[in-house]
Amino acid sequence: MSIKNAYLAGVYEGLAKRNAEQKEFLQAVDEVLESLEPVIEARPELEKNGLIERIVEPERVVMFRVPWVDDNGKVQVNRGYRVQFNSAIGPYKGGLRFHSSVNLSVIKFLGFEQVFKNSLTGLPMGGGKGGSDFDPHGKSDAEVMRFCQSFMTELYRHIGPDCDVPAGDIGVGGREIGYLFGQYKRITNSFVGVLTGKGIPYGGSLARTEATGYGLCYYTDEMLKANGKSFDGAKVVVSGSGNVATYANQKATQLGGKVIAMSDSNGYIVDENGIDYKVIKEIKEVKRARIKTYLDYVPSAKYVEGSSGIWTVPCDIALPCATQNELDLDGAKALVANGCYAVAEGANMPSTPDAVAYLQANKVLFAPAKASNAGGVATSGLEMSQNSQRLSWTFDEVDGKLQGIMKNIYANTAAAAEAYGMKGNLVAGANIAGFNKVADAMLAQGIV
Ligand code: NDP
Ligand code: 2IT
Repeated sequence: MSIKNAYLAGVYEGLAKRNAEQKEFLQAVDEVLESLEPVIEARPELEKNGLIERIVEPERVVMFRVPWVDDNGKVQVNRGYRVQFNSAIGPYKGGLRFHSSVNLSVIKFLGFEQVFKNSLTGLPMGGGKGGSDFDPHGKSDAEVMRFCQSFMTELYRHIGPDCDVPAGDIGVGGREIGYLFGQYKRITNSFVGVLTGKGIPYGGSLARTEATGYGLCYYTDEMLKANGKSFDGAKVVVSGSGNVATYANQKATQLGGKVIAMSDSNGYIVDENGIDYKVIKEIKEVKRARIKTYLDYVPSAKYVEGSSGIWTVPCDIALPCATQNELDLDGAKALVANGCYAVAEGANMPSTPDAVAYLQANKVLFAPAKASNAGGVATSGLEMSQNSQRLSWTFDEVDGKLQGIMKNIYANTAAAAEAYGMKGNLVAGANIAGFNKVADAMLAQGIV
């Protein structure tokens, strides 16, 4: 723990005692509370109203059995989760993750960060997150459908368009959202905007698929421009090859960068000529194959087994877009040694605390996930608006609003950092700006 303020340290210690095994959750809380020290000193009403004790405790946690039958007729059981963290500024909102590493700690860290991220978007959304330890890799479409139907058969009673609106995350893309939506509609006999990331024919928003990766690049572009730099001519390394990574590649390329490396959980590819995002889309979305398959399309590229080495590929800008704690101190040292000048987080909490500290100490521009990857959930908010109005906007309309939102988030996070004496520290700026709005709403609503 790095928190010095006595009130914050006391709350953290109590939380750590009650949740000793939840290391990802505690890591996320530690970072936010450390940033809030000047806020707590400036706003004594927060301690008086037990604001921090309340904000670190989810409003509700649901855990449930998800039984399903595999293609061999064997019964399988997974565990399902939905953590409804905070509804002070709007209905719970946040993705569902299907990955073998999912546990309560992972879902709570994601739900906690979602509260502040959603606040930064400026849209009326509270924070939540859910998922399962189900692993879609290697499962047939029929197995994925039966799993999703079973998952929703329990989840449906806890969610709703004005209560809690889930979306995708790792392992949950258009296919899974379709199966989940179909089952919700069948059980409740209502066609409502209860999920976002839906297909375009049944209420999805244009540009939602692209939004997280695009938004990441819009935020990064603002940060670069404010420091006299740009994507133009920059060598870019993007980890992961899923939804966020693919569209980060497309937008970084459109802005003049060259994406020379990408990865999956097995290894990474390097192509000095630039990786075409359409090839990645084909490999990952159509074939659901490994990144190594890229060599079948571009034989001159290089494949290296093991994903963590990707940070040793010399680059100007690094965009971690795979998963939590994927960029550690060794990775950060390699980036700095090779002259990297900007790191912007597409994934949630991809950088370890010592990596963040090292990058900041070495004057690398650093964009924290809560701000830089907020474009996905912001566009989910735009999908909710369209569903409520029973209208759909054009791609350019949605993309234009997304650009405006990301510009605002950059301006607000930079301004909050400066206002609290930490100019340039966007980690602190994002935590403070996201927190203040939620805290004001909680204070206004009494002790609930
Ligand atoms: P996808 O499932 O589409 O892609 C995930 C990618 O990350 C895959 O390439 C996957 O490789 C890789 N990956 C996952 N787990 C690991 C691991 N343990 N080690 C190494 N690589 C791993 O997910 P998304 O692109 O949607 O999500 C990526 C990140 O972005 C997550 O942190 C998510 O929380 C965050 N995010 C997503 C948003 C969205 O709108 N989708 C919005 C904001 C944040 P493999 O196929 O081998 O597993
Ligand atoms: O982490 C995230 O912000 C997401 N996975 C997107 C959540 C959403 O509701 O669109």
